[in-house]
Amino acid sequence: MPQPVPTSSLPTVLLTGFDAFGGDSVNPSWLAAKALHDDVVHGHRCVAAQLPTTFAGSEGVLLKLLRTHKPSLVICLGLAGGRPAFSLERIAINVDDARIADNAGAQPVDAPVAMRGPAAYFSSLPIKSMQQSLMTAGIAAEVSQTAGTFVCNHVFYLLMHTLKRQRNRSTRGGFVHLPYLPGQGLPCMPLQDMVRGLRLAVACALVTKQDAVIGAGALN
Ligand code: PCA
Repeated sequence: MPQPVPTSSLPTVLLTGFDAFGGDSVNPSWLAAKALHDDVVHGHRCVAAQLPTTFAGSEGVLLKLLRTHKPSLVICLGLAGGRPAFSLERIAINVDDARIADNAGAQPVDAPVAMRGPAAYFSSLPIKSMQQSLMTAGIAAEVSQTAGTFVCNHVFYLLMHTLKRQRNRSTRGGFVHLPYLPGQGLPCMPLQDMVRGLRLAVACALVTKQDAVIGAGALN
């Protein structure tokens, strides 16, 4: 009888979510990531971890997670209250410009994320294919051209900056914003759909080597 492969030996997918911020008591990004912890998708084990919603603290936690798990895929998640759909972020920019203070009270204005970094990085996730996969499953999804200039963009930029400088450039990564949960604000999406959508997004990213060439208009 073939023995089952222990999941600890599988390549990993790192999923991060943030703690609550800005007066909210929950953050759907963490609840969705956590729900997939230890799940196996296309032969990869999902590892979920929480990042603090702080400019200063998020970097160290993210870098340690990348070193520890050496993931083949990284999807960082955050809440974008007011957006109606999975926001598949296209671009991370080298700017911290906070409208509110982070959870440590820091509120940088017009500061670079990385002093000598380039102006921006593109996501290396197949965002158009992911959008198509989610929409086919009846889950609202859109490609977003801005992850803002708060802690989510900061983490997205640091992720891409770090992956770019790794000797092994095979790790793909990017950022996805989620809407409010029901009861948290409007528009909202049930957690169940977020979890189902995240699983589909992971599966799509793992099997899609070349993103689909689909004009934005065709999907919206
Ligand atoms: N959303 C914030 C930071 C943490 C989160 O979940 C943002 O969009 O920057």
